[in-house]
Amino acid sequence: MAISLETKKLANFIDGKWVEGSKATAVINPASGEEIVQVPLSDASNVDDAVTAAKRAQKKWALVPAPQRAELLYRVGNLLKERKERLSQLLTMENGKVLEEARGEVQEGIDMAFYMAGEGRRLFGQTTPAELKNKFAMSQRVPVGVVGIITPWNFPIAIATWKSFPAIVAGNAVVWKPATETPIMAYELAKIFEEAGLPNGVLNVVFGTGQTVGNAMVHHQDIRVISFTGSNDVGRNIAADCGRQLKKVSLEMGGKNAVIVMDDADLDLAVEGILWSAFGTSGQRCTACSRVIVHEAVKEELENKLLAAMKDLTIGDGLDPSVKVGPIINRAGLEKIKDYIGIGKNEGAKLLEGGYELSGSGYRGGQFFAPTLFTDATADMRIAQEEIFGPVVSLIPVSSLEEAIEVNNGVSFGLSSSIFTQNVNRVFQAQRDLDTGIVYVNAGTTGAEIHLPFGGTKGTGNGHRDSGVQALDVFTEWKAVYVDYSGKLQRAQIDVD
Ligand code: UN1
Repeated sequence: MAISLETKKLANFIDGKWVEGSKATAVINPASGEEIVQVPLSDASNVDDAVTAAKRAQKKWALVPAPQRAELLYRVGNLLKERKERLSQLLTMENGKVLEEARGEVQEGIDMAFYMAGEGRRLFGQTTPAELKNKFAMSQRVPVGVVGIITPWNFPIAIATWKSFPAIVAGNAVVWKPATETPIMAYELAKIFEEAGLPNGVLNVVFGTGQTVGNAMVHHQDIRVISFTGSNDVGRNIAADCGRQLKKVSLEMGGKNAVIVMDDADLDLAVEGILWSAFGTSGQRCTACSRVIVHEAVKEELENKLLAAMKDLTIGDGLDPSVKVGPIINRAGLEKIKDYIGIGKNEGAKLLEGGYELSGSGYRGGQFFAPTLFTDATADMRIAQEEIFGPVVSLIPVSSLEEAIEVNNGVSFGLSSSIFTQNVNRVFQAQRDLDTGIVYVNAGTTGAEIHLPFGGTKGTGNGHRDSGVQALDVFTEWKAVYVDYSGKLQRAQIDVD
C-alpha cells in the first residue's frame, strides 16, 4: 500500500513558518503521469524573506556551541531513521528510482547526519608555534553566514544533506531551493528539522524555478555562498554571476564516467558492475557509467554477457519490487535521450540493444526508456563525450591500459571512473593516472560513501567537494588568531631576536 502525503499543496518553510506561494505547479509521478501534490512557485520576495530570517537566526546560531548544534543533527538522523520507509516510498513516487535505491539514498542522508554531527565535536583548526617569543598562534573555522543551496531532482534528499548538514553544524543559516520536480523530500526534511527543534530561520526552504528563485539567491547580497549541483550550463552561469560578486561558489555538474574492462578482468563481476552503474537510477546519476572502455581481447565476450544480463532488467514503476529500472524524470529528459540515440547511430556506433521509448498498457502515463547498449563507439563521438543522463552505455574498444586511460581522460568531465582488472600493478597505475575525483577498482562508477569527498575534476566542478570533511571548506572561512602575551610591541618578521 503506497504512502500518501497529508497535504495536497506544499508550502515554503520560512523563519519556522509554513508559507504558501502565490503560484503553484503540479509534482508528477514519473512512473504514472499522475499528480502527487502541488508545489509553490515562489518569487524573489520569498527569497528575500528567507534571507532576512536566515541572517537574523544565524547570528544566534553561530553562538550555540558546535557540539550542541551537532546534537540537533543527531536528532535529525534519528528521525530520518525512524521515517526511512515512508521517505523512501515518497522518494520513489516523486523521483521514480526503484524502492531499493530510494532506501539507499535515504540511508545516505542518515549516514550524513551522524557523520556531520560528529564534526560538531571536531571542526578542527590548528595550533602552531608563533615566530616570536611569548606569542600564540592558531587557526579556526568560522561560519560564513547565510548560505544558499540549490539541489537537483536525481538525489533529492542525499545531496541536500551533503550540503545542509555541514552548513548547519558549522554555524551557518541556510536558504535552500530544491528542484521543483522533487520537492517532497525537502518538505519532509524541513518538517524533521522543525520537529528536532532547529531554531526558526536556521533552515529555510523556498520552492520554485531556477530562473526566479535560484537567480534571486545567486544575486542576493546577503547570501555569501552558493552550493549548486545540476547542469553544466546553469553551473557556469552561476559561477560567472558569483564571481562578479566575489561570492564563494561550489559546483558539481556531472560526468561522463567510464568503466575500464581489462583482458584479465573477472568479466562476470564487470558485467554486474556495469549493469548496476549504467542502468541503476535509469542512468540518471552524475556518477552513472555511460562508457565502457574494453580491451579488444575480451570485447566480444563482454558484449555477449552484457546482452544476456540486460534481458533480466525489468522496467516499470519503482514501487513494484520486481522492477530493476524505473522511469525517466520527465518528457524533456526522455527526448534528450532519444536525440542521443539518433546522434549515436548517425555517428556510426552500432546499436546492440534498446534505443527506444517504452509505452503501452504496462507503462501507464509514465516515461520509460529501454536500457541501451551501443558498441564500436570511438572516443571522439558525441555519445562518448556528452552527458546523456539516461540508461545508455557505449562500448569503446582499446588495445592497452595506456590507451584505456587516455580515452577515460579524454572528456571534459572528471567525476568517476572504474577499472576491472586482477593485476595489482595495473590497479596502482590506473588509480594514479585516472584524472577523476572518484576512482573505483573492481566496482562500477557509482556508490560514493558520504565520509569521503564527492566531486570531480575539469568540467565536473570548480575544485570544491560535497560531503566528507572537505564539505566544511565550502561552508567555513579560516580565521588566523595571534595572541601576543609579551606585553610589548613585537613586529612580525622584524623583532625576531
Ligand atoms: C549524483 O548522481 O549526483 O555515488 C549523486 C553515488 C551516489 C550519489 C550520486 N552515492 O552514485
